Amino acid sequence: MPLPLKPSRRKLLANLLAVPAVHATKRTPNFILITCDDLGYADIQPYRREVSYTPHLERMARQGTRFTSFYAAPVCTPSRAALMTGCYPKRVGLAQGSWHAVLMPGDWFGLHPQETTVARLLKSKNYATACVGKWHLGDQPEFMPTRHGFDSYFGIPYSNDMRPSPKPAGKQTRPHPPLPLVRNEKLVKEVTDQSFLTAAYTEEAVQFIRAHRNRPYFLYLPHSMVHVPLAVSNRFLHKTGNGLFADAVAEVDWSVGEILAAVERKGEAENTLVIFLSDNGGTVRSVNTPLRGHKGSVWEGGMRVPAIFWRPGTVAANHSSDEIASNMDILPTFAALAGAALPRVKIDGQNLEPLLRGNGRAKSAYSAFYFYQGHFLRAVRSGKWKLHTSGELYNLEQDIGESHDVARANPDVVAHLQHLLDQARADLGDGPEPGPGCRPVGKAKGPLKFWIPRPTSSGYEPHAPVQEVPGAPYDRTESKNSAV
Ligand SMILES: [Ca+2]
Repeated sequence: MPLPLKPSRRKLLANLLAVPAVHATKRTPNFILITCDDLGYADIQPYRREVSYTPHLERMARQGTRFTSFYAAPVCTPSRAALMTGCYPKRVGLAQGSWHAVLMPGDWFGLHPQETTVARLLKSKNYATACVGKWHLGDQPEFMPTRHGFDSYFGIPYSNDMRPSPKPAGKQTRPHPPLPLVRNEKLVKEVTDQSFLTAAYTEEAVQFIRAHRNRPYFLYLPHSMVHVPLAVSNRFLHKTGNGLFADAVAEVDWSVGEILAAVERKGEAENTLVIFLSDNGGTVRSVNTPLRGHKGSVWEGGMRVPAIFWRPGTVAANHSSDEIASNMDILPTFAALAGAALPRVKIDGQNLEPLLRGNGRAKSAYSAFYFYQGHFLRAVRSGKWKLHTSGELYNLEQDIGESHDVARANPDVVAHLQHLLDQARADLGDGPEPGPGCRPVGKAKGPLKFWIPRPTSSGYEPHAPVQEVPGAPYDRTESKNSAV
């Protein structure tokens, strides 16, 4: 039985016990990065008042900062490449997959093993790292999250609508094969019914948060929803009365609430930066108002996404910033907050810290933000002006919907932005040929692996190697939303 302590000793012991707590508050912050797939600009309440079924995102925005000029890429793979590397997708070779607008199952392209992801950068500062959800930066072994700085992975490595191979021309559509649910580098379940996914990702994420007390951590939670085919758990089916898309949005919102609650239960709210983003603009199912266009396009509706940052006491509360920001900013911002060195190679993002403090005088570091669609340069934004390579000029401050071309009335602005476009062409290129500032895409050494083989009329057959097809299968139509 321990002896009772004298009061002086008790005080000394209390002081000693207090030391780790003091250190804990000075510890570098935890990072939680949540993305929703194909969520449109105005699909959640912080961006459209009438939405009634996203209370947790509304709370997050009320207690944090929302960005209204925050850009991603037009589709999944390039967007995630930018998010993980802090670079324009074209710079890291992932403007598109080897033969499609995004990486497809069994693609031999992926994020180059030598690129520094957010996770790898944070590993240099002893962070625990986990990826839970949709990866989509390569499904071959050398490209998986566990090879790119994540201690663990749980999720479906590509989009939830993907079959391993394109539909053979002229042949009848076959049912999709199951989706692979992967833990680390092993297949743990063949998924045909996706209704459990959002809840399963959330449970995994909450367990990770609970388990990490003594080390700072980075949790990356890229939801598979609300990309089609939509699926929700029974709790959320018909919950909103606004259809399955709204139900799926509501379940992702619930997930955000669970994450925030898990952080708060641990008393770590003030030391945890939580970020919520979409990976590209919404499809025709979404509400992108007041923006023009949808996913896949370089209109604002294709690339401007909701973005909410939350860290009570550090990130400005109930604040809105219209400064230009992008998902490329995550890596340099985390690097600054964690005291980690930036990669030695060029990156394109900016440190968002000054904007997150809510100082009205803080300005975006982007003198130019470029809109690439696959390999092709399509537009540039500088301040309030956006010039498309077609020659159309829009004043986004007065005309966020890009409906009044004002190029003829502003020749000097057009000339300046043309010059900026030329700078991007000289650096990153404009077409399938990479510019001098581009780094190589990762190419699987093979043989190529399919998580789930592709179906044929006689059952499953082994894959055939996919040939690299140069060029970009893009056009500028606004509603091209297939299989990306
Ligand atoms: Ca997407």
